[in-house]
Amino acid sequence: MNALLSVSDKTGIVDLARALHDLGVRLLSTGGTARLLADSGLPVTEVAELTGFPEMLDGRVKTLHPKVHGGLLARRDLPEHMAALHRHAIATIDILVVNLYPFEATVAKPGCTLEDAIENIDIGGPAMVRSGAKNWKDVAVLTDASQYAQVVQELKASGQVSKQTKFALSVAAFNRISNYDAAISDYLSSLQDDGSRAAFPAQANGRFVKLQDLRYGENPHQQAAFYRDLHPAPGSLVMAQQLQGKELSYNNIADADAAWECVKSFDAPACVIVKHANPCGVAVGKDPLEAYSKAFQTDPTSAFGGIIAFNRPLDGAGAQAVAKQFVEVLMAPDFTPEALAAFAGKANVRLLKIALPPGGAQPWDKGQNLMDIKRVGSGLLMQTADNHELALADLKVVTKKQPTAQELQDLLFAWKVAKYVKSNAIVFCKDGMTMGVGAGQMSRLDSARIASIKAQHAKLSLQGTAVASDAFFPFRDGLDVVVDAGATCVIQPGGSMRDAEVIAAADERGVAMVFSGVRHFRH
Ligand code: 93A
Repeated sequence: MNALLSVSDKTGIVDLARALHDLGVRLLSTGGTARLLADSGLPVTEVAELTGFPEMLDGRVKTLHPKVHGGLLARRDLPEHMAALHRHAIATIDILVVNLYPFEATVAKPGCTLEDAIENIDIGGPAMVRSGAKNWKDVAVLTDASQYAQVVQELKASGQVSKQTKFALSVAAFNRISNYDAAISDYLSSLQDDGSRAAFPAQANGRFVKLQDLRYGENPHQQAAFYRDLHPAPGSLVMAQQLQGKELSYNNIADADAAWECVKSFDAPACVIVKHANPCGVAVGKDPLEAYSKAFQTDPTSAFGGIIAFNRPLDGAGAQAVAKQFVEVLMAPDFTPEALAAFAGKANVRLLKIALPPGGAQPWDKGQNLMDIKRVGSGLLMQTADNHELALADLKVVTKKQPTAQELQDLLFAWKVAKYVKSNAIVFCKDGMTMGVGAGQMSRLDSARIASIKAQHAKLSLQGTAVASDAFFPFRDGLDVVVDAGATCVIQPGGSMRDAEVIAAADERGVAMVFSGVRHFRH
């Protein structure tokens, strides 16, 4: 048996080569890899010796030769193929170990030049991988160090690599070169005239890896599966570890993502309860228990069967409180043993642990670099994530009445929540908790009415509340509804043709209003 080893990332290669050598496999290799193996005391034949051609053009031509590709592509079951190999004195290559020039890592480095990128486009490596992977019945193609152990184990056990493993290796090999080519295409398509990279390349090669098939989609007659980005952001939902509970459903995952993204945006201990992709209770508190108790009060009816997320490890006290309600999914960066014990008897509750770095969510955990993608017909809409964070200094008071310091805090809290509520969004808040959420209506006026009706149902007083509106009030009527309900201060983007009329209405009603200057539509 012959093995050809040609790797840029040399992790584990010496051990693999030694194991192959011990099994009687002859080692063939390229320049740098061959030197490393020889230095480790292993007998190795250089590909240059095999082909009779030196490596040329700074290594650009090393393995692009019939002695290599013939040895990879010849079908062992066809006598004509084997006769051709014999005529040209070509030996079969039965095991191919290749990992490619580090193109992705090179272009990820700040200041990478076009020349650096181009030099890191591997040609001979992918060519060999394609040859071997096409001829998968006869060639085991290893493209990742994580595959070495299994192949060695099979060779030791039976002297060969099983058909099943060879097929799986071939699939992994084609996936690898497909992703590699996509990275090259993405990089080159994103280059602008000045050498900088555009956020939206001329061609978008989305790459996803299947995490699991789902029992069904949004409805039982729809089929569905869950995929993650090829390179997922740490702290995102796809990194979740399910500690217990039934399999996640399509709607569970969508709602869990909404809850997780919202709860991560808070620095203080926070709790978010989501139903049908909208927060129905959000609060901050001194600990998870207080945050949950406040969030639950917003809308106990809707919280039933909700998806609940915390941005702090969930402790026993918080978990015992949550365990009193029917919960579908519970998420936190961690669970104490007492918290786990609170759910030990509730085997159906899905517990998701998603590690956050110490110190809470970093900018990149908050979706800073993520693209927001929406399917439309045979196309995609892509946009940068809505990651705008409002600071106190950004607020512009437009009314005669100034908000108090406490009101300003409530306004900022309400604004943060409104960003995660489907438009039209109207959110009443007080003392770090939502008091009424109006979501997803076609008119802002109806969202305002619904938010105040919900507060009545929950027996919450809206007196002295702060209200956030995700987009401007087109008329004064929406403002009148929230002030009638008890709001004393309002935050909205501003920018309506009738701003003057709405500001005059706020002055007439004696409430404070601030403009954020940004809008947070969410659909
Ligand atoms: O420059 S190449 O595109 N031309 C080739 O013929 C070739 N053959 C193998 N790159 C080529 N390789 C790559 O060299 C392999 O994919 C591997 O990444 C690397 C190993 O080089 P060395 O053994 O010299 O470290």
